[in-house]
Amino acid sequence: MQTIEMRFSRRHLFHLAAATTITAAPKRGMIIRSSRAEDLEMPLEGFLENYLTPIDRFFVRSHHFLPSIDMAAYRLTVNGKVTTPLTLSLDELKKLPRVELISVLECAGNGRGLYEPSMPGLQWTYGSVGNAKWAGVRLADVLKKAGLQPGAIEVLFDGADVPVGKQPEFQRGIPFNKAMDPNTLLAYEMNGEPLTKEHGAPIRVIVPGWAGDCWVKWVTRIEVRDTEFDGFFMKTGYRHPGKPVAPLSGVDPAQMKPVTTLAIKSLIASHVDGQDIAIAPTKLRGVAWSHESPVSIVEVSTDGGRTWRQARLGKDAARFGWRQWEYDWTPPQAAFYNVMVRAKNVAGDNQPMAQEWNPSGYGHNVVQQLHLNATATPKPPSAPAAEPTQEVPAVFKQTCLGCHGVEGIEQQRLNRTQWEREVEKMQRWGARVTPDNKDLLVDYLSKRYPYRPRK
Ligand code: HEC
Ligand SMILES: Nc1nc2c(c(=O)[nH]1)N[C@H]1C(S)=C(S)[C@@H](COP(=O)(O)O)O[C@H]1N2
Ligand SMILES: [Mo]
Repeated sequence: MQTIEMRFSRRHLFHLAAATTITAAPKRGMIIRSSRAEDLEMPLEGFLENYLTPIDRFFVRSHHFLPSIDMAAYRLTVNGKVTTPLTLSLDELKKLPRVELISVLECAGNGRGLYEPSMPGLQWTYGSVGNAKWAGVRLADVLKKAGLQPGAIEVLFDGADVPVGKQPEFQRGIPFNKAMDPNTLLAYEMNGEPLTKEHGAPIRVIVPGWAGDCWVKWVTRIEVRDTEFDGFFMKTGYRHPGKPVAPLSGVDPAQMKPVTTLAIKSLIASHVDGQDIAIAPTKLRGVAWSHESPVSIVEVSTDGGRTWRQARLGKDAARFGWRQWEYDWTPPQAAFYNVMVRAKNVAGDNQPMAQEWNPSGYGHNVVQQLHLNATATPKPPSAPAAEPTQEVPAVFKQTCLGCHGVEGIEQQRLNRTQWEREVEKMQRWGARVTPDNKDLLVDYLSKRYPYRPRK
C-alpha cells in the first residue's frame, strides 16, 4: 500500500521537514577540536572527494552552543542607520532575488596548530576550510529595502547563539562597502540543501574572500552603524598586527587591525609528511585558494624549491572558489624528497617561504613542505601511538571540564606563562579559579600539556 511518505522524494521530505524545524546533519570522520561547543576539522582526504565539499565533511566552528530556533517564529531585524527598520520572516526574505555563488569558507585560525612556537586557541591543522555553493539574497538588497541613512560605515551581525559562562557574545561586523558588495549574501542554502543547523540555519552571512569569522551564523539582527562596534569579537578577538612580530610577543589589541581577507594558500592533500612512496608514477593532488582574486597558477617542486613545474588545474573554477590541482611525478631514485606546492593569483599575490608569527595564529599560508621517502619497499603510514593514560586531578575536572570537553585543552602546546594567561582568561569567562587552586591548575596544565614541537 502506498503511504503518504512514499509519494514524496526523500529530498522533498527534507524540505518539508526543514519548513518547521532545523535539522542537524551527521558529520563523517571529522577531527574533533572541541566536542562541545562543536569544533570539527575536515581530515585531509576530505579535500580529495569533490570540488564542492560535501556538507557531512564541511568543518564546523562555533564559539557558543547551538541555538534552538523555531523556523515559523524566526524574524530578521534590520535596524540602526536605516530609514525604515525591518522585521522580516523567512518567506519575506526569500521574495528578494535569489543569488547563487561558489565560495571558499576558511577559519582565520586554519593552520594555527602548525605555528612554531604555538599559541593558545583551537589547534587546527589544514581542514578548517571548505568550498561550497551558497544560495540566498544580496545583503545590499535587504539594506536598500530598509533605506540607508547617510554616514554608514559598518554593518554588524548578531547571531542567535548563546555564550557559555561569561564569554562575551559573538557579534562581528564588516565595513559598509563590503556589505554593499553584490557578492555579500544572506544565505539559506548550502550545496543545494537548506542550511543545516551547525552551519547557521535558517540564515547566515556569506562574505566571499573574507575569513570565516564574519560569516555570522543564525543571524537574527543586522545593524547599520555610523561608528565601529567595540564588542569583544571586534575590539579584542580576530585582530592581526598587520606585520610580523617577534614569536611569543603580546601585542595590544588596540595596535592591531580586524582580520579581513583570506591569504592565498595551497596544499597537498594526497600525501602526509614523512610517508613512504614507491619508486613509481605517483599523483600529487590538492587544492589552492585565494581571497577576492582567483588562483591562476599552482606550482610543485620535488627538489626542495630549486625548480618548480606547473601543476594541472581542475576544470571547475569560480572567482571565490578553490581550484583543484594534480601533478604526476615519478621519483627518479630511492631518496628522501622535499616536496612543495605554491600558488599565485591573478592579482600577483603569492605565498611566503617562511611563516611570519602573529599572537593569535591567523592567516597561516607558508608554502607547504612534505618529506616523501621514495623506497623500493614502502611501508604504509603507521597510526600515531596512543598517549598513556594519566591520572587527572579532581581540581582540574571540577574547574575545567564544566563548560567544555578536554579536547581543546589537551591539544594546546603552551609554556607556563601562556597557561597562566589561559587560566586567567577562563576565570574571566566564569571558571571557578581561586587563589587556592590557581597554582595547582597552572602547574598541572604546564606539565601535562607543555610546549612541545608538533609530531
Ligand atoms: C565557565 C565556562 C568555562 C570553564 C569552567 C572553563 N572554560 Fe575554557 N573555555 C570557555 C569558553 C567560553 C571557551 C571558548 C569557546 C570558543 O570561543 O570556542 C573556552 C576555551 C578554552 C580553550 C581553547 C582555547 C581558547 O582559548 O579558546 C582552552 C585551552 C580552555 N578553554 C581551557 C580551560 C581550562 C584550563 C579551564 C580550567 C581552568 C577551563 N577552560 C574552564 C569557557 C570555560
Ligand atoms: N553566530 C555565530 N556565527 C559564527 C560563529 C559563531 O561562533 N557564532 N563562528 C564563526 C567562525 S569563527 C567561522 S570560521 C565560521 C565557521 O562556519 P561553519 O561552522 O559553517 O564552517 O562561522 C562563523 N560564524
Ligand atoms: Mo573562525
